[in-house]
Amino acid sequence: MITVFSEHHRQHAARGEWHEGAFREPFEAPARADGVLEAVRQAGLGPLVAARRSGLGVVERVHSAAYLAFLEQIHADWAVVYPDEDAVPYAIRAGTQGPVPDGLFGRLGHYATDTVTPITAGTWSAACAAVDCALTAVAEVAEGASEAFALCRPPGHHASRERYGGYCYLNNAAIAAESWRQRGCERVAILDVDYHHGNGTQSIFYDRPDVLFVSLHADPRHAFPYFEGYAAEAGAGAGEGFTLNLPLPPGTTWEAYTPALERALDRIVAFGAEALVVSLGLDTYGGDPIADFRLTERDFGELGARLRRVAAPTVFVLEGGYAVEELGPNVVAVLRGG
Ligand code: SP5
Ligand code: ZN
Repeated sequence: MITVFSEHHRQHAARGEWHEGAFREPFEAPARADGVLEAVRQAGLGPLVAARRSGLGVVERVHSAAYLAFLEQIHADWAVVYPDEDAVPYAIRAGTQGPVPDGLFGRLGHYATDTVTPITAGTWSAACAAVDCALTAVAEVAEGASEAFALCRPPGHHASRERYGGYCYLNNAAIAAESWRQRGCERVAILDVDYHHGNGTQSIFYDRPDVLFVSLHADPRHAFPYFEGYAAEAGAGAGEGFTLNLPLPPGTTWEAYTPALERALDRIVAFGAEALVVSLGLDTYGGDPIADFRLTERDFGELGARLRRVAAPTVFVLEGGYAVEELGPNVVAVLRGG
């Protein structure tokens, strides 16, 4: 198993996060990716490959030009006024389609979906480096490796065509899937096993039949992102039937998880995926500080083993997982598979 990493992820380090009424250390922190790289290295999982710079070609197929320009520029504009703080909006656009407001807070609130996803001086560089990891992993597999792991940070699956949120700015998994399409794969499947629904990824491919989106996640009635991820969301237009949401209740254990996983894998096999992108969130772990599923390291091994039933070239893309000490071992368990 090849692991693709970048040192640039460390440029994205939020000062903190408002959580349950208090300002605290951010959950999505550089130590996450450093710990995963260390665990992969210690496990002797296979070659470590530094991400290659990829340019914005595929990224521009997934995100709008206006959104990319905003992400690249906003912190510089913000720092003129607030040099020592992370850029965070307070008023958030709902589903409306009005003009992009002028000014820092109008622009931030136009493109954001929440207030826990700060933009720092290094966010753009780190987000681009995460994309580089994903695209390098696709390139490695396209050139003959059977699978690869993209050690992406910041994560991506909550980022849609022109909105950021849930610690995500650029949708690494969607960009990986689009790269497979560009390389001539007719049918690409995305399996999202993060605890949270991958609402950004879903929205990007919602009306398309060429990229199947299948997600196992906490029921949004009880969990972030709250407003998307319901079972009734099944795609639209030509994409009808090419989104499959399998929400699970609070406290879900491996016993309750496996039937849903098998359904997800059945759908992907029936679809005839020529390539698989796994949005690999490990926040389904029992010890995760912001989630309430109860999977164990051993369960992650079993998850990894079952995934291999989709006999397609596979790229694993790191998403969430906030139990920093156990994140690396849990990732290794999935990648090893059993
Ligand atoms: C990529 C990813 O995993 N993003 C997750 C973003 C979740 N952000 C919201 C965190 C709020 C947690 N509050 C949990 C309360 C549980 N009692
Ligand atoms: Zn998550």
